[in-house]
Amino acid sequence: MKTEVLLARFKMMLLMRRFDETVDRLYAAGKLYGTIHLYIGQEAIGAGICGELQHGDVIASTHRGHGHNVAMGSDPGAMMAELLGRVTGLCHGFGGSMHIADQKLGNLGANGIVGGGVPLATGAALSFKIRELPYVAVSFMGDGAPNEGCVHESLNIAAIWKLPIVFVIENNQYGMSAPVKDTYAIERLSERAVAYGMPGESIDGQDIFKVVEAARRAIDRARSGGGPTLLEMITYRYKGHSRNDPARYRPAGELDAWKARDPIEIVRARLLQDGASEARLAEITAEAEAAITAAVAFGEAGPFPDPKDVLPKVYA
Ligand SMILES: Cc1ncc(C[n+]2csc(CCOP(=O)(O)OP(=O)(O)O)c2C)c(N)n1
Repeated sequence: MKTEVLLARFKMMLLMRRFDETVDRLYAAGKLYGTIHLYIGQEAIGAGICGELQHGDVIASTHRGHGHNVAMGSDPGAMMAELLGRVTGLCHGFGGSMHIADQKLGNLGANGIVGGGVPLATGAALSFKIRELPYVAVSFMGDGAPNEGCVHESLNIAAIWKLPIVFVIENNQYGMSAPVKDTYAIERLSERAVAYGMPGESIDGQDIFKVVEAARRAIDRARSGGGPTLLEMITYRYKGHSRNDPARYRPAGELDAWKARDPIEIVRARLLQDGASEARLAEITAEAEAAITAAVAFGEAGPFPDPKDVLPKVYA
């Protein structure tokens, strides 16, 4: 990756992290409604994969979707306004954290249903194939999703019809409080790819360089008519499942062991090694922080929607 591109990814990851750290504080201060699922710790995956997409490509996200939104280029102010439930939000305040979407930028949206985004992304890939468009869909899912029926059906049909899609499992080790080793009889989740007749790879999801290499292979394959790939990204969520979950189910020391391979620090170390100055990195960090401070100010300044406008926005 060229230094300029890596600097851009570094900034993207900082924006993702500062955004979610701020959301965490706003939630604790009672300023957010509903629930939140933070992406902190998983930034290399969203940044590494979405950064490889082209205009026209789409993603479908999970309930842990703020990071994917940032990585697709959404305006942090409009995102923050959405989470704060304001009309100035990306979905006019009606979506909130779990349904935030930005279709103009190819983000079909976050999803409250585990695995729910997978058929949506598969449908988008089918439409690209039928319309002979050169686009690719990326379907993000957590490690809980591959045990859902709709995910099995989507992978199967995508393989049979050679759809232009990349399935990405973000294996952050837990589905709520259930460890992956208690919910799978296989060692690596990418082994499932064999049953669908598509390539599968398990990747170090802390390391953006490994993520990008795998993403390029899978995206090129999808775009050139080779069909789908299943990528398991091995990672860790630093925070609990949602809201105020203190994650007491984690063994002592586990979080610290993962933090020792922090995805942002891996990028920072490479940039310094490549000759970027500490001053330049500090400048980028300050820019990301200022962008998130401005996002909160924009979000809090927006008016709440009128309750009479709720029903026309509801689909069933
Ligand atoms: C179909 C369905 N079943 C159960 C739930 C409740 N639920 C919400 S998140 C979650 C765990 C998801 O874990 P995982 O897919 O590993 O994603 P992570 O939260 O770890 O990113 C569950 C069981 C749901 N929202 N939808």
